[in-house]
Amino acid sequence: MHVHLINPNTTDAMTETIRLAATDIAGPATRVTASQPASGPVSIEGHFDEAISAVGVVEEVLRMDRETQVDAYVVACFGDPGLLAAREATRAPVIGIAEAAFHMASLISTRFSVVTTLPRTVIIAEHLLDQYGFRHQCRRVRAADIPVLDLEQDGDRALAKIIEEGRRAKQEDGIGAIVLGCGGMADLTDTISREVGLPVVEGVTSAVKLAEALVGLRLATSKTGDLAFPRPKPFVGHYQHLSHLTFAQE
Ligand code: 2AL
Repeated sequence: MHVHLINPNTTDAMTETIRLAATDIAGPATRVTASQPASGPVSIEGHFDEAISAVGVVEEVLRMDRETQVDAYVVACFGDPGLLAAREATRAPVIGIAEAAFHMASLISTRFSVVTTLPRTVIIAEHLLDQYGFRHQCRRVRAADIPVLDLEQDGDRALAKIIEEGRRAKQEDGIGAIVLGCGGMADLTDTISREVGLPVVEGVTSAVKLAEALVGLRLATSKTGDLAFPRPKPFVGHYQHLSHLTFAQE
């Protein structure tokens, strides 16, 4: 089984962090690969970054489906940018790390809190909780107040701030579990769980396990309804190359 991770931001080091964490958790029959868009923001910290990176996510799905056989994709940014568009573009299951983490957390706790990066990304996670129907199970979305790239460049300080916020969540929120709110935290799960004393659910690793489950169940993205392949049509200007597309898994 081939699971391909797409890091929607363009930072090599974070793609590698995500790939290693996914490889570590994957079953012996799973081959894990990872890539990132050729163009786009180095980190995703708001609506603007998300809008640009969503195009990169879809382009990575199109490219990978043309080049090789992929059994499932993981969109490895906590805003799940481009998730539904990516599902339209392929038959393979596509799993976002926020939705994966919310599902897993809801299976092991009745209430959880999310610890994400910058305060401005809190609203993005809150919108996703509403969209996916997990608002009731999530007590609070908290920010550790760290820029995304600090996870790569100032890792010890970033880890300390996440642990501090996780301890606050445990004391104040009445929760059973913590969800980590950034793909760049994929390697921190065990340390944070040990330091905070709660189960910690992380999206990249959760998504890999859900991908393995869906492929094992021989379930693929439904091509009936809104997730059908996009209708071929002309695109103009910068996106001319997307005109009259045919899809590899069609
Ligand atoms: C993210 C993430 O997972 N990757 C990234 O660049 N930004 N999300 C976040 N809430 O910080």
